[in-house]
Amino acid sequence: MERTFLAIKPDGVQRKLIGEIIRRFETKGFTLVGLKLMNVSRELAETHYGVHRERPFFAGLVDFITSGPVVAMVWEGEGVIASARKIIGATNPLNAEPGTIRGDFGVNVGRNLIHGSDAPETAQQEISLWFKEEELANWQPSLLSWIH
Ligand code: FUP
Repeated sequence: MERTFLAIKPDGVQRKLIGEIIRRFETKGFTLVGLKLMNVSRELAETHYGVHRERPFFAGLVDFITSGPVVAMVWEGEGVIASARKIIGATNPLNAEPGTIRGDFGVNVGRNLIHGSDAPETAQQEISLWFKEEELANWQPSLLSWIH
């Protein structure tokens, strides 16, 4: 079954949007298999955003993501990687559609509330960067799965 890595960034935590954000993935029908509130080291932030190392916003991005606790999550379900990206919305919240997380709650590209893996390869890399295998729960909400 497909898995993706999602992280509620420090702005989402500080604005008390953890429940609201998790609710959107739960009610869509995806299954939470990993969840932790954590402070992010500079090393982890720099590895996670390594693809942006040469970009002008990189230093500010690392400062921001290490500025306060983050909610790191792994979600499972058919098509969850692409679907979560749709639920999250465009990178710049001003361009994100109403109904998406960024479209509903954000205005600033540097404060866009949540990260979501963009492809199967990055999802796999990010899950193993942020979580140990034993931190992930292997379970199936089998009795209710027909509802979705
Ligand atoms: P996304 O996949 O939508 O999270 O966006 P990117 O991987 O392109 O960018 C990662 C993060 O870099 C964004 F969440 C916010 C930050 N960023 C900026 O601050 N300025 C930019 O112009 C682009 C991205």
